[in-house]
Amino acid sequence: MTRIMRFADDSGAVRTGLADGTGAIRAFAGAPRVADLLRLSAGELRSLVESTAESPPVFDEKDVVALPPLDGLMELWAAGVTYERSREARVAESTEQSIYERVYDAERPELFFKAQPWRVVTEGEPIAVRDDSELNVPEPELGLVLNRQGETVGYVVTDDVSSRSIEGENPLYLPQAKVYGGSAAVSPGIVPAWEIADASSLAIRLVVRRGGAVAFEGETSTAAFHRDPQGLAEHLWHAQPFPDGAVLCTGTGIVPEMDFTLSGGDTVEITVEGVGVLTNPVLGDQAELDWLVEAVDRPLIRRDRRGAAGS
Ligand code: DO4
Ligand code: MG
Repeated sequence: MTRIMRFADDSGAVRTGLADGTGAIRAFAGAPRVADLLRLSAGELRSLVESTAESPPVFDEKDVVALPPLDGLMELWAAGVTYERSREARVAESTEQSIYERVYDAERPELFFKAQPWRVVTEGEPIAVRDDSELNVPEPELGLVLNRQGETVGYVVTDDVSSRSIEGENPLYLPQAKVYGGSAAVSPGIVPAWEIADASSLAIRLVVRRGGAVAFEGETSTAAFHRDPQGLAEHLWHAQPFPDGAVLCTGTGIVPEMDFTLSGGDTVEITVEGVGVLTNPVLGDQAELDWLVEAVDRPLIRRDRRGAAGS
């Protein structure tokens, strides 16, 4: 499987390249950022990927530090209540049930800002639950990688980690339930859209491990999606331009019952068929992700933060 990677080499220089699944990474000529790749049209990006695939490999995946595939002016956004299970779960948790019922069928979808690129974590890095939240969940979601024109040019695995108790207490608390240190995880490789024959029936699987046992597992499929994914992107682009594109989490179809909460020490594994796997240990306090500030200028410190939490 071909993936567009963003990574740091041994010197700490941040690069982009093409991984082919064998470990080999081919570098894009001219050292573009992901943001530069998303300034291209879908056709131009495809030509660049195909010509780069013919070049000799330059890096090996085991020698580099894979980084989240967002940079520049990209933004991470999310849609909500796009699966029936999500609607049911919000109605169960909220003091304001009818707003979730209404948005499920409304023409205008629920869209919310999730993170700037530097706040996003990737494979093996910790996510977190808020230390002031009682009920927390991972939200496994297919992520659309959208170019400047709003075209879907790739797919990623995303986790919209959320506090159910904070949003449930009052929907106006949504930004606090959704946006905090360690709440946004995106898989490291972008799978080009033309490599996924049919994104409308991909299996999505969630496993939460605790102390060596499975604490929760669930499965859904994008076939249960209640909206047109590209329609979500159109709503987002209607409101404002995105010069470097964006990643849009398309909503969760897996929500545990309310007797389950994600906790520090757990490990979350999300698989989206054909797109990849995203594995993150969980911290019990968002402040433990403050090292992301330091990682802005020193990406290699991310290597030491991997595998530092969870079971
Ligand atoms: O307002 C609720 C957010 C819902 C959400 O994030 C989802 O359905 O994935
Ligand atoms: Mg969500």
